[in-house]
Amino acid sequence: MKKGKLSASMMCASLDKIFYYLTEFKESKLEYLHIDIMDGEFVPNLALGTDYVKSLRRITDITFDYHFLVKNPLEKMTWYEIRENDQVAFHYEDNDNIQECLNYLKRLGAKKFIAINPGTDFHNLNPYLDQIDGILVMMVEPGFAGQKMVPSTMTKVAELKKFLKETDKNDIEIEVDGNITIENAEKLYKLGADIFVSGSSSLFAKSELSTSDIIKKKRNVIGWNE
Ligand code: S6P
Ligand code: MG
Repeated sequence: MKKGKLSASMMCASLDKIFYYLTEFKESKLEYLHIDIMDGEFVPNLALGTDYVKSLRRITDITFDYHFLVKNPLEKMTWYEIRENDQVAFHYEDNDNIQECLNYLKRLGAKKFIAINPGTDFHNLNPYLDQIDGILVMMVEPGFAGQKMVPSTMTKVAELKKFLKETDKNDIEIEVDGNITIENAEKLYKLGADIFVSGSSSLFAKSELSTSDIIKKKRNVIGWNE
């Protein structure tokens, strides 16, 4: 089985430790920085504005994994300096411009992901399967870090993986976001998830361990020890 990849949820990184985190991530060759963008409309919260993300871009070259939790992602994606090969997820829900969003990301050469909320059936994405690189499955209601996983989302990941295999779309990656503890990562890896967003319940949790040790521990349960 392919090794799982980690994406550090930057809305959980406290600013006073940002250089420590980035150094540890770089040394561990962490795959992605997860950049949640919230506009207070699609979800009842605000996160990671344009200037913050720009300054972050200046101090690290780790690939960005954008997650737009906004109304009108087609417009708001243009506010950020998305690079070729960055990974970008926008939501299926409340979005009248899915095809246009995909066209925009294609022009930029970014990896195209569509995100779905816990209550959204993944079959809604069937018309787009030929065009996307991945599906971001929300394991909690979107908007806030530090929540408990919605139990039905585990089964959903298993069913999605089975469906992708059966329809010969197994190259579409599954990213899981929300309460991805080490224990949940282990279960989800076995069910077929590929990318694990890591926030307050693992990478940024209070711990005796260093960040690179937490990364090692988490990688051990997502195929790095085989
Ligand atoms: C939530 C957001 C997520 C969180 C992440 C935090 O709407 O999309 O990316 O930042 O879930 O991780 P944790 O471990 O606190 O749930
Ligand atoms: Mg997210």
